[in-house]
Amino acid sequence: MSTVPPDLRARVDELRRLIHRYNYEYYVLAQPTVSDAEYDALMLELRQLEARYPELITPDSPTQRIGAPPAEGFATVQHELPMLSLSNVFDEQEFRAWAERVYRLSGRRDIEFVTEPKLDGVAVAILYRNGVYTRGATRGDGYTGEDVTANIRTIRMLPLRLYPPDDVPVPAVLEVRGEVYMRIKDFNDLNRQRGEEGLPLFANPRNAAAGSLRQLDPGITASRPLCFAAWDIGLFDGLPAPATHAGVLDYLRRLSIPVVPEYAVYRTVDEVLVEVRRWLQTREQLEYEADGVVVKVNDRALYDQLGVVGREPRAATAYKFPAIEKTTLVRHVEWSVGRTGKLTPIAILEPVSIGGVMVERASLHNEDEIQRLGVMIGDAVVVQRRGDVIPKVITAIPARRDGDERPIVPPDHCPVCGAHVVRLEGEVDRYCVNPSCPARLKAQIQHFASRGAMDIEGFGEKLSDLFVDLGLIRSLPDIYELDWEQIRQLRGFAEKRIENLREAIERSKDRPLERFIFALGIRHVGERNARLLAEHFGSIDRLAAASLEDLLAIPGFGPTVAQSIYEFFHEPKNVEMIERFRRLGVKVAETAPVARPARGPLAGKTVVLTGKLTTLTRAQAEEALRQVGARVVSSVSKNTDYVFAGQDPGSKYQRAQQLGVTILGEDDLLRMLRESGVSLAEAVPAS
Ligand code: I6G
Repeated sequence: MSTVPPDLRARVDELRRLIHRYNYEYYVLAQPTVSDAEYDALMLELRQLEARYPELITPDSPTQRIGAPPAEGFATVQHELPMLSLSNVFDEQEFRAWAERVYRLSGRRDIEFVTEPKLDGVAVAILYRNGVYTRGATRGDGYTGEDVTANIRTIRMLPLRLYPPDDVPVPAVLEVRGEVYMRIKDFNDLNRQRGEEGLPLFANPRNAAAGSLRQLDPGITASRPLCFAAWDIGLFDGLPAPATHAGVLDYLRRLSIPVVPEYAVYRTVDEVLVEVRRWLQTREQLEYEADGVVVKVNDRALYDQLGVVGREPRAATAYKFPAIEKTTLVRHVEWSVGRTGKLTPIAILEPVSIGGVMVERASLHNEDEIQRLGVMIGDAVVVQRRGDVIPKVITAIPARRDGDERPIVPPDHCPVCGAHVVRLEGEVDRYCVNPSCPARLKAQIQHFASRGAMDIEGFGEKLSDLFVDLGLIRSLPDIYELDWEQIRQLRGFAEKRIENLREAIERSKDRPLERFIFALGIRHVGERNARLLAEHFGSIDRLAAASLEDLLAIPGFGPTVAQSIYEFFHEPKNVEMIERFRRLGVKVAETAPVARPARGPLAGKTVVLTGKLTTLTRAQAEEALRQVGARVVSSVSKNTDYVFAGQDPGSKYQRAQQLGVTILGEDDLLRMLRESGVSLAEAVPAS
């Protein structure tokens, strides 16, 4: 065993401190004080010392950012303190109403607010134990996230060890919450590079950040230009935390942790609104994408006292920006074929930068929308982009026509396979009639493999297109019977990639039933309906054997949904397909009963909301009800247990009266939620 000379140990410490400082200056402040060559020389010296004395290597050394081996999948992390979300307001009136509620519930008007830009990225929680970075996790559903420790370690602006100034104490456990995001310029550079390499492009900086963070190989994450900005603390054990939110951000900054830019404290609602308007005016010049301004109560004791509704703290809200709009020209229109065979018109545009992101395609939705807009090929149009939503054409500008414009003619034949296209009576969309249309199959595979469905890592658009074009996949179950020998002969399929793909496909066989049902791509069965079907039937066999009446008995299922599911399971090709999935080892039944909260007055109840609620928004009420095991449905039937009526209830109230369904008020709702264990703060009027 080698003993390290004390002076070398001290030199290693010094090198790490220096590298930490230069990193902060370079990545956070963008004000480097040393040249790249000087920085590289320090890194080299540290690497050499660590190579000579491996016992000096610690996980927080700057040499250890990259190098963790690829993972099999992400472990899950339970957040000790839930990672909540933010409520939204969309205009000044809604913001004033939010602030009024804060004033009313607190009984105070001397309240300070903190504003910050709402960075559009991925929310994460980063844990430091005794000043050393130990874990990074995504927000996930707020209670359980994914362990992305090795990936977050690669973000260079994040210190792996804290070097606090003497007067800044650090708690034994410090959890920093914030956003992993990508600057617009870095996003555009990354996409340019991917385009040159023939790789699919990311739709926006948020997707690029999320896709980069969710890489099983941290080496790939390390090659992506990710940034981090803290917006809060979570766990803070062993020391009193700062008393104000601005104090928290100042504190983190003093630890060299990057925090949200330009946070500011204001004393009145009017002052906050001036700041929001300023952000609105400058948002297009920002170097990062922001989808709003976050406003928080500064006093942390009051913040906590105001409590939580559903999953949203009352003392914070996000003032969302409206979508950005730009004018450009429609060059032509493509019809894309989706997994159900539906044709969607896509306007191919003269490229235009919207909020820094190049937009070249925008959805026109369907023929009725084309009619409504009156848009023609060659027209100037206004295009709108909001965060991660696909850009859309919102108006045509006929005044700018010069006579060369041409009408958009919907195709009679599928642009991909040439089969006939039909528009059914009463439907707005056209469909390709060929069930084996390659475009349909490609879209079905992408859906099947997507994250919310079977989540097959690495099986994206490019791969499904390639495998269909090569005839390796002719129907969905072929995914589980790929000819790996043939794939091995293809360019770009090294042994490691094949191994990863095979493992990802194998892992997907064991997804929960609701994901499998969703993955099948049945019309009108999105994630919510798939979950209801899995809970109700527990196995594909029971679902496939369900009559129309059985399906209609599921709260919220109407005739269109029920008919679509019934037809799907009575199509012999689908029956055969499911049989093949089963033979290939895909899980088609729940092995354990689906967990449902068993206790509380709302568990298992079917409820309807009507009228305006005064203490929570409709979305908050629905979320809270779901949390306690209630089913929220949109129409009243004899199967409804309770109708909760707010102010000015609509026709659902009368229907409940006619059917003799129990009608309760908002106070009852709050009381029952409390009795079910939802933490509604004292500030909410008790019944
Ligand atoms: O300050 C914040 C910025 C962004 C947030 C936040 C956020 O989510 C994307 N979420 C929460 C729950 C809080 N502050 C408290």
